[in-house]
Amino acid sequence: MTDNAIKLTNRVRPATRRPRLHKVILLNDDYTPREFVVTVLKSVFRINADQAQRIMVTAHQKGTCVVAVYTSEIAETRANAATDAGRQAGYPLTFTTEPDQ
Ligand code: TYC
Repeated sequence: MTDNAIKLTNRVRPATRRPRLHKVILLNDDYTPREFVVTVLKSVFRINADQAQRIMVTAHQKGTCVVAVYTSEIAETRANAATDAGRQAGYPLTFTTEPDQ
């Protein structure tokens, strides 16, 4: 391999590597009002009212629901922001993250 080939490899590889993706998961609880969950979903995850309602109902009925998949940093930032919004309003609303696959 020539020097040139080594440099090219070093430069190209990071750009083609896939980012690690994490799921944001909404957990059900018995206290947070449904409407509040929908409001947080819309504002933090920028999803429309229909989708937010569907995600909330799925978590309510099944216990959890995947909200979205992002790179790990964005997933954690949004899960924390959404959980904090619940805490500030006095609710136990919780969002977690986990690696996608
Ligand atoms: N279970 C809540 C209620 O009945 C509503 C709710 C839905 C809370 C989904 C959290 O992730 C959740 N008020």
